[in-house]
Amino acid sequence: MSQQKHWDLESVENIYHSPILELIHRASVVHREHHDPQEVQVCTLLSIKTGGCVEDCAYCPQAARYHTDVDVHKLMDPDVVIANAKQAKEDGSTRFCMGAAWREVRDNRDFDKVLEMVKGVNDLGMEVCCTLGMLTKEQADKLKEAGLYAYNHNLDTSEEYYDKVISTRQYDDRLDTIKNVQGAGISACSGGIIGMGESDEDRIGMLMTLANMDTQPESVPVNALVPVPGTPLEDQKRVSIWEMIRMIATARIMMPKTMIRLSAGRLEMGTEQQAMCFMAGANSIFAGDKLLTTPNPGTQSDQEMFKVLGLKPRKAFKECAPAEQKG
Ligand code: SAM
Ligand code: DTB
Ligand code: SF4
Repeated sequence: MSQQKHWDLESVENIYHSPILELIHRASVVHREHHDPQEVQVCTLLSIKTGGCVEDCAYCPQAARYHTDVDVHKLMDPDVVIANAKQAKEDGSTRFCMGAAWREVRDNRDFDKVLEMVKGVNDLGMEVCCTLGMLTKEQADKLKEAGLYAYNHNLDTSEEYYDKVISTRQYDDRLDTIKNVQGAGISACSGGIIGMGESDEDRIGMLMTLANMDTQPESVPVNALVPVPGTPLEDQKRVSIWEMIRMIATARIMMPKTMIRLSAGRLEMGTEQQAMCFMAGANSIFAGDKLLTTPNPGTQSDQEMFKVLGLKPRKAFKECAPAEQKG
């Protein structure tokens, strides 16, 4: 990616603040140059270890220190996880993402189980993704060897706003893990959340950090905060659809080849609102009636949406002949 553009603040501000219909149009043009606009990647998420996390992420229902309704659960059995992945594949998903409420990966029997899950899901012919917290280089290498395709590790917000949301780790810790992931040859998935009280400058700052990485993330999830009772952000007002669209469109223009994932927050959006997000360059969603712990539109409602909008689920990268991949 040596010819990748370096983004400066003024150009990004101009894009982000441009009139919304202009912004959507520009993003849509970029989107069509690099992707098939009818294709949407469908990923299924599974929480393989739920709750009881030592971190203090203010948005997260899984942090042990907040009193939320989450059912705490130890690491699932690999056979059960692999059976879940099989079902997801039958429902049309090509990517399976396993999430654990860990601060970081430890070199213990749980990690061995995760490696077994990665191998099992990879053997199903799905793209396997994990989100397990911080990783060392050696752990990233082991995951790669087991067949991991992608690793999700979100920046969540700008460097400046980070300590308003999380105090138990630093922004640089997140950047280091992303480097370890990319260094092991695993594709990086990294994005953030809007609606946590951050400013437009913070949203722009996060997008600049992502887009100016030596290698841009292969996928960028854009989450709308799901305010969960018991968390410090429980009373945050939900973001408007226009803010979601602005974020997606700016990300699309800055990272033309990246998969932009319309992530948490879809339950509150109808088909029309989601259609605007796809116009603005989103080309991936999380499917299934649950994200990690919060509800999400179910498979049937997404299948109906795909039908109405004429969209089709994207094949797994590994099923595609090289000529099928654009750009
Ligand atoms: N523990 C690992 C970590 O923090 O990297 C992996 C799981 S963590 C739950 C994955 C991501 O989910 C977070 O980085 C955050 O972006 C997103 N997330 C968590 N709670 C959320 C909420 N209430 N609303 C929107 N996104 C949320
Ligand atoms: C991401 O950016 N969003 C997903 C996935 N990566 C792991 C998680 C959203 C979680 C929303 C809150 C919950 O369901 O617990
Ligand atoms: Fe733990 Fe991840 Fe939730 Fe933070 S976002 S509290 S690290 S599970």
